Amino acid sequence: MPLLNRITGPADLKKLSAGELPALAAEIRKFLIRNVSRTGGHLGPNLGVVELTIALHRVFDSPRDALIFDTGHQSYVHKILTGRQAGFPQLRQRGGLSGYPNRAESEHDWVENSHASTSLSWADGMAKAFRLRGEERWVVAVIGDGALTGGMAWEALNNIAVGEDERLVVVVNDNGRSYTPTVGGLATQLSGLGQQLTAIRTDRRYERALRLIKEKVLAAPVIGQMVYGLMHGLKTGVKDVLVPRGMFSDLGLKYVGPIDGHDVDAVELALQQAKRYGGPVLVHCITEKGRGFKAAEQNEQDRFHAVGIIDEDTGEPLVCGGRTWTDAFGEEMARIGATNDRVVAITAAMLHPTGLDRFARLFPNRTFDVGIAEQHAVTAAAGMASGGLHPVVAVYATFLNRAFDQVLMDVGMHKMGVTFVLDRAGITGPDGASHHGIWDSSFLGLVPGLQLSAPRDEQRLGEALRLSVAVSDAPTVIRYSKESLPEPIAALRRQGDVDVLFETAKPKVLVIGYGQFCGLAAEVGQRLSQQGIGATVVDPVWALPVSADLLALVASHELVITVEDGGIVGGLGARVSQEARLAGITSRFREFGVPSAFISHGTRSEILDQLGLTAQELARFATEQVAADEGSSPLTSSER
Ligand SMILES: Cc1ncc(C[n+]2csc(CCOP(=O)(O)OP(=O)(O)O)c2C)c(N)n1
Repeated sequence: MPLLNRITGPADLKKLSAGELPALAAEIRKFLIRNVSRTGGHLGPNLGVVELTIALHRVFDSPRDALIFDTGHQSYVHKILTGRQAGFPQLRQRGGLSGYPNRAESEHDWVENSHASTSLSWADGMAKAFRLRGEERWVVAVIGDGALTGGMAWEALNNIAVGEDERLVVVVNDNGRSYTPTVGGLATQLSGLGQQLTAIRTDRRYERALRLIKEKVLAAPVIGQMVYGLMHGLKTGVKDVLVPRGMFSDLGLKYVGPIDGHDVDAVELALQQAKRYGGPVLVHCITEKGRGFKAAEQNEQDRFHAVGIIDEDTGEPLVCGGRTWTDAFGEEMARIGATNDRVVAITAAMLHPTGLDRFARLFPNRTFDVGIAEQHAVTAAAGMASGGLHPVVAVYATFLNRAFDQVLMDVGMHKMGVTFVLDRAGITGPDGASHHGIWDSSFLGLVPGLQLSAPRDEQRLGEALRLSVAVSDAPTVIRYSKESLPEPIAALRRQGDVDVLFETAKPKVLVIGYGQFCGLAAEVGQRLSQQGIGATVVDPVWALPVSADLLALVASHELVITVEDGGIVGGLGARVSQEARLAGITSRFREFGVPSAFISHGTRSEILDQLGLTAQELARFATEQVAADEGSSPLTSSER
């Protein structure tokens, strides 16, 4: 019987002998490859933490001890070991297992925030709480070298270092990569330590001595394991002589490592050692992203950080989507880069996912990967703008949340010409609540002078980007969806700044569409006209600031419907409604978009249906409103 079938929780794992663990690790890898290749998900990171997670669950007592996974994308092995194997065929699907830790799923999950670099602050807080309440519980945070480039992680380390009696273990899962290799001084330091581990490991005298010690000592009855533990301490001591403990010790943190993160035995011993110490300790494990799946190991771009549906043997993608907004942006950036050498690109550890890789290949000196450091990215962009460049900061919409203050104060208040390109704006789908890009329009609306466009097709994206890089005295923002590019949507005509997409005679209803939803807005107009209701459908082209031309259109319609792929609280529609009210316009408004809620995973279309963001629902609403006004119901049975 496979070992994995016997694991229904950490207690079963503890019953296995050390000799059985490599076989278990191999089974887990097979399980991961088989399942994740069918659902898509974070395959590479999980293949890298198999032994590490086994060791964590054998040394600590989850859920009494809290295991916190930074970002949480590498928590699949933890899920497998905590009784959730059966859920993997539905991973990231509606009602199925979340792709991140999830408190509703298991008592073993504590933190489900999948924005990086928060784990150490969570852990510091929890360890303080347990200490103050007199509870003897451990908190263990697992953080990647990528997440360790985020500022929050360093703010936390600064505090953890002086939390002498906190039962806190920080495990650095160092695979040398975020998506691409991790950048910066920290990465250089870590890789120095890692290389020394390799050097020590490959020193045959050291290996021989270690094997001898292991064989002899473990053979001794009863006390063998204990003595081996001590010897391991010695081994670490030897390494500490050879390896400068560097920056962590300089901070005042106890450092254990570097440890081979694929040697369960070694990781267990290091964790036990950390536990014995009693105060905060950092355990540095060297791992390999994508380990055990050749296609992942050989994938230079991201070691299969996140995959779609792939062939489980070859790793080849089995589902190919159409051309995306990301593709179109990447190509336009490269064209702009060739004619304007003041344009530079900034990414926060997401060069390929944001489409900046093409620009980076052509203009490596003008491309800056700052690590998972959105706040720094934004203020550094302000600095570059003030030095005469025009930075384009490409980031997923949800991650700009991190840098609101920097957008407001450093870019906005200083009137810096910086362009923000927000990919994955709107409902994204399988990554769940934290990954929908539904907050940006609301908070960006607070920044005085900021100009925002949600282009409706590729042509409009290109135009918006070219206009944006020419703005030198204000932040500009372009937001677009994760979806494939829609077919081009031609304007019937232009009214001032506004594109009219559809119109009938005697219009009562104005439908304002933004970005990905312009097509849907046009369909609403058609449905209304089929019901005999006059309608106009427009794309404001630039959503912020709200143009006088748009307000004039609002004033000439009785009912205004806005539809956006973003939050409706303080969103783009709400802004038009407010400006109209302030201008004394009395047209009635209804904003459609994403309500203020944390929306869990599912496909995008499932979520849009659930939110009523369909042409049918919008048309039904408008028809009912008009019918109520006229005191009769023109609804046909098919509309009901
Ligand atoms: C604030 C924030 N920015 C960007 C991301 C996107 N992201 C998810 S995982 C990841 C790389 C993480 O690297 P690391 O912590 O080393 O973990 P690994 O995947 O290598 O195991 C990035 C950039 C994020 N989750 N949060």
